[in-house]
Amino acid sequence: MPSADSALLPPIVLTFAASDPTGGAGIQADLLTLASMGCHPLSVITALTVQDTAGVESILTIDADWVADQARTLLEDMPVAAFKIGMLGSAEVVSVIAEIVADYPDIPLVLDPVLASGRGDQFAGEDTVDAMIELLLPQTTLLTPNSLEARRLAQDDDIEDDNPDLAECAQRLLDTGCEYVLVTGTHEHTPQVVNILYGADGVIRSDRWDRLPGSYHGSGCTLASAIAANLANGLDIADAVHDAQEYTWQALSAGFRPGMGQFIPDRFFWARGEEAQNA
Ligand code: PXL
Repeated sequence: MPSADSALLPPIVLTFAASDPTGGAGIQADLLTLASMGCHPLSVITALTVQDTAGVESILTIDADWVADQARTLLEDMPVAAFKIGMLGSAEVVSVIAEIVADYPDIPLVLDPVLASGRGDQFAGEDTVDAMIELLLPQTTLLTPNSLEARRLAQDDDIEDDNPDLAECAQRLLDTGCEYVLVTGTHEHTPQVVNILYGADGVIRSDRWDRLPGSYHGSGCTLASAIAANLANGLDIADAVHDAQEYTWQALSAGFRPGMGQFIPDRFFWARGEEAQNA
């Protein structure tokens, strides 16, 4: 029989992100990942995109009041165990989401600072980036920038020829008030991908993964959602981050190429038969 007993509910994760109709990235990636990891996803759409697996053609930002109404309506109805934030589209949307999450300081918040797609499409202007730094980073449990985003967010325009290394970038981001920073290393020219989790006392863990040959669409969304799912399931930060990397690596290595562009991670790799996985 269906149950309304809150002890029997799957953990509920609320994701704020933009629609990617390919199902590779964005809110669709979050929904697939959260469901695959045993959570019930709530989704607040911040923008619509027109895109295929090769690139983004256009973006329509959702009115900030509509974003706020979607979230408030859900939060008044259901208990949320974690927040995950992806592409936001405008400074106004950043600002309303910051106001909403401020009312729920005990809910862990994973922020994937989506500034551009893996293919170089730009998603965030200077005003959106500034609003994220000022309003959202101080409320963030875990920030998950790739190395390019970490450098852009940590850039200090007051320092001449500012060129901080990634550890210094992480320190500056922690100084804005977020609790942990996971810098992912896919874009660095290292033989393996090295992802490093930083906290107030420095490096908490550093994980290395064999580089996969393809170019993937939605790997960052998958990783951040998997971490949010693990936090909602009660894992501590170090285990949540490790287990989510393992899950993401497996989803990527089982990835497929449905169109002419990038590969898409298979977030339900575990549900396919041997045959599908070896094909
Ligand atoms: O992968 C980052 C990302 C997030 N959200 C949306 C996207 C993309 C990349 O293309 O389209 C909607």
